[in-house]
Amino acid sequence: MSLSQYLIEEQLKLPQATGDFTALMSHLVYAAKIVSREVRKAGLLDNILGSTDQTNVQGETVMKLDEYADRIFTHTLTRCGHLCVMGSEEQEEIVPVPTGYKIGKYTIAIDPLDGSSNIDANVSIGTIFSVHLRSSPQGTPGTKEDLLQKGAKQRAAGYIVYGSSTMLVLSVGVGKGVSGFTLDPSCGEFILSHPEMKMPESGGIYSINEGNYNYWSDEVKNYIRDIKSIEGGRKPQSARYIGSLVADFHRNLLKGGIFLYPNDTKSSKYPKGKLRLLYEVAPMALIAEQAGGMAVTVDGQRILDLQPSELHERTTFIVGSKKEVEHFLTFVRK
Ligand code: P6P
Repeated sequence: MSLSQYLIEEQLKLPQATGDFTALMSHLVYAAKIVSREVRKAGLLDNILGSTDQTNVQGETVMKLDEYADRIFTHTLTRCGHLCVMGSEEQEEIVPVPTGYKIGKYTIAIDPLDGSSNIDANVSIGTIFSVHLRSSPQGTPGTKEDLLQKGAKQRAAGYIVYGSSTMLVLSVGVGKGVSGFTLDPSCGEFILSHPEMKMPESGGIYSINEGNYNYWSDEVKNYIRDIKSIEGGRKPQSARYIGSLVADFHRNLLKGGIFLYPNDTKSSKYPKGKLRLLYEVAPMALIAEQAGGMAVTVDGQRILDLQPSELHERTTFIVGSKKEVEHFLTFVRK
């Protein structure tokens, strides 16, 4: 089954469906194919590798492929007639629908190319997206409030991982589960390769940047020490950390495990955590929960219950197999 057929079958299950969501997703998939094509040849074209002399809203050096991906997704989606407003990691302010184009009923928040510091090293990178129904009146220009909605209300969420193959992992909402589609370059279609994805209930992998050890809270330190323990003949968990959220998350989704990005308690670098709630953490949290996993903050709040207040706000992120996250929570929930 192709992704197009899957989306149409999902649409047919909803008597009230108008086809707008299917059309929106089709435009997203088109843009993803274009970005995938450019990522695949990044090493060959010197005009898109390396860094520009600019920094993005995060203060990070913008890699040319970042800019390219942002342009492709922004141009395609704001003109497709099914969005009222868009948010992008690469753009400080909300991105409106250009004058003269139809205003739709959905919003999308996107990280066009996450993990971009790895592009030159040929490490897997990805796109992460989150779709909501607008909350403001139909037909009017979308607002920031249309984007600032709780993750539990997402109409869809997913990511594209540009790895050994290009895969799109998607949940079309709460209760809809997770499906994985692999891009077949020979026909340019995403094919259903991983139906009904389930995160193993436990897993032997933990992913955290141990270089930040001295910034962690005592609770996080105690947890990491515990899962590395060999006392009483225990088997320590394996450390796997790519430094690209999509890649680390995708591996744990398939194999089981836990990913942690806690906050810095002893530095001003990331006092609230590094990852972005709207277009990195909330969509990944929906995927995790819909695949049977869990996603919480470092103090045990459910990610999907968080009310965003700013477009680029950061949060701590603990996500993975249900038993692994529950074990983490015994260290932070007293
Ligand atoms: P650190 C990539 O820059 C990113 O935003 C995520 O993809 C990744 O999980 C995280 O930052 C890595 O951060 O501080 O470990 O390099």
